[in-house]
Amino acid sequence: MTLQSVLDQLPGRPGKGEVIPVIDPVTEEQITEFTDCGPEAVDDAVARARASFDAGVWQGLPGRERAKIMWRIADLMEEHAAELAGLDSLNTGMPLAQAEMILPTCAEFFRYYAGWCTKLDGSSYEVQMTGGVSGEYATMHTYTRKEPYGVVGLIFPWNGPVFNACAKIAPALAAGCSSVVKPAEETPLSAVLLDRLITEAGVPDGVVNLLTGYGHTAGAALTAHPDVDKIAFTGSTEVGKLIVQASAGNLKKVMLELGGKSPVLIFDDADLDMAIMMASMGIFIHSGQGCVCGSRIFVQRGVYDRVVAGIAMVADNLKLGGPKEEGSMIGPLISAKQLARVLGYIDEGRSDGVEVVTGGNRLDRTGYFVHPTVLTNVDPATSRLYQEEIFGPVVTVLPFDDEDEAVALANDTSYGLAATAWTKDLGRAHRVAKRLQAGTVSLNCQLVFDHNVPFGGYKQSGWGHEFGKAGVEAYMQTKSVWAQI
Ligand code: TXE
Repeated sequence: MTLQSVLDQLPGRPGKGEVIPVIDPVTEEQITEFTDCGPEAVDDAVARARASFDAGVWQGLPGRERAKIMWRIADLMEEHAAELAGLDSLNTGMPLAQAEMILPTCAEFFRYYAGWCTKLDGSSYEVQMTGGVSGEYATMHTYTRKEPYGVVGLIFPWNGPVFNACAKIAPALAAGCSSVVKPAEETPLSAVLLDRLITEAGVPDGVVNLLTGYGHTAGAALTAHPDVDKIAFTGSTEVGKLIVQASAGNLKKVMLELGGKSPVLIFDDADLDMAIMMASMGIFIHSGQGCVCGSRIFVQRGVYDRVVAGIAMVADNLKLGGPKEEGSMIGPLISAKQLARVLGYIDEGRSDGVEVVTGGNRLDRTGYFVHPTVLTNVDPATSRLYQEEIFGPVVTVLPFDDEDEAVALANDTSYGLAATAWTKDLGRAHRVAKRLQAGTVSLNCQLVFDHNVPFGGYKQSGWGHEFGKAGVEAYMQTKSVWAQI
């Protein structure tokens, strides 16, 4: 399959919507363009999804048949791994080796959730209800059924295009939902190929419908659509709030996986070499464009200088470059917009008196590259760059004296996606895990993931859970059935 043949498949309605360029963030040149899907295309996609759901062409299949087709999707993804990874790497600028490394994990979403197709059970209850005046009991047989919501809108961002698509499409398929899938306007390429593979695997027409376009057009129309039953969204907290408002029209259900400002606590008894390396990779990998990136590091005072110097050293030794450049470990930011946003935060910090230990600048070359940046002397009470998600390779490092202060600093944020603690004291590790206000806490490790482990945000980092059993149940509603026997 050639790149051109994928590009030729980009949907949209020529002549009816705005033309959206797809930009290579390494060369800053246009790769291709596509047409924005406006409300009419959204109506069409939702109607196709509804018709397929009502006809039962997918939800009506036995679970084992759905599972077989989902396994085939995973197999096809592996057959086309080079193209899928190549498209993501081209579109995001991430090193090809990283895109290739993550591809098996993406395909595995379909195998993991295929397993759930045959295990979506309800429960049964024996209820004895008090009867009439004579006080006799009526015995009831009561059970719950798990049923797919119906038509779901899946909206996700550009930071891991294939990963984000699989993380939502696979559980929606396992649950029996029909979906309308809207990737980010910056990164529609791999979704087009994935959509083709899903059809090739045998998913019937209308069950998965790809919609490309901007958030404020295609995304907003999908979110407000009266015939969509649920939206599953990954993206900014700001847009998450817009989605909640837009969903109010038909009170559609909403699952949100939003931003983070995740704390990393490094205690003085930690394996410092490991903590320094992992905390550095935990923010600089993928140029900080990950929702769980540990963008606020707190270090116990006795080892503070050593850790700051260590993180700065790692930052200075990471080779930035495009996918085709030898040895590149970190790619660029996704867009000129994100570049301006990240540099804007750093500049504002400079004028507030923040100390730039290293980085703080755009690389002197083509492409949206920002030098991994370490900042200290930040005022938590007033600094926007400390409080808000930057989504770039920028970390603040602050000292703390004891466990109570560390936890208080960590929790002093409106976000609650992830948190990490590095310490050899197991008692302290689990005490801190309990006190940290985050949906995921990692102890003496970072950048951890498994399909079976639920993932979701506390506070303004989200609603609901993805992955694991909770992830498929997110696409199902529970019906209670009462029968008098
Ligand atoms: O995100 P948006 P953007 C954060 C991060 C980043 C900032 C901006 O801080 O710097 O968001 O990134 C669609 N109705 N995260 O602008 O706008 C949009 O088309 C419906 C954190 O890319 O949230 C895209 O498909 N949909 C995050 C998706 O939402 C709308 C990952 C995400 O775009 C819409 C990405 C609307 N009104 C950014 N407006 C994470 N938590 O991983 C936009 N969209």
